[in-house]
Amino acid sequence: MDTRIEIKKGDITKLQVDAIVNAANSSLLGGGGVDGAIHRAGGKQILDECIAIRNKQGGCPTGEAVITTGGKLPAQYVIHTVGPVWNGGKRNEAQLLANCYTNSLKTAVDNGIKTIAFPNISTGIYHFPKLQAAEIAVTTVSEFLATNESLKKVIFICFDDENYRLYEELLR
Ligand code: AR6
Repeated sequence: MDTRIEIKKGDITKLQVDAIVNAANSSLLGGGGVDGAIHRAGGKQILDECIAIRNKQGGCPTGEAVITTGGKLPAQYVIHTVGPVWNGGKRNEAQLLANCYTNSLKTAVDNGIKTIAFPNISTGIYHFPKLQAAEIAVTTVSEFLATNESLKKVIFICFDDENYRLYEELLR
């Protein structure tokens, strides 16, 4: 396992990293879950930047990522990615979730980001099965890091106990 990968339990909005990743929706206008928490803690500047991106490119497709500053957050940037809604697994959900991790990391590298934290994308309101999502997250990030030297730390921050246990087992 890549020694740059860490797992933590808690609230992503409290982390002092270069970038935190948001599990957004394609409107980029905010919502519940981690998205709601990030916009509440980061303040209006994040929403204003999301609206500007939306006006330019019309939202964010599933699996893609966009970047804003972190507003009032301790993190300097927020990378907003849109996870797939779980629909039974035959609608390309696995590939789309992998794309979220890869495209977020590419966006990070393009912006000189060295430390980044991911929430457990799609495993809340979007109902992606947690074990499969964790396997995809760990595999995809590990593969990316294998060909990248600029990233120094990738944190998987788990809000619920079940996800934390799954990541602990996978990374053991
Ligand atoms: N810090 C870290 N993780 C969190 C936090 C937090 N403060 N709050 C929740 N989580 P979800 P999704 C975890 O539902 O499934 C929104 O309305 C949570 O326990 O936030 O990708 C968006 O606007 C779960 O493990 O995102 C979209 O419409 C993980 O974050 C939709 O929800 C993701 O849960 C996206 O659904």
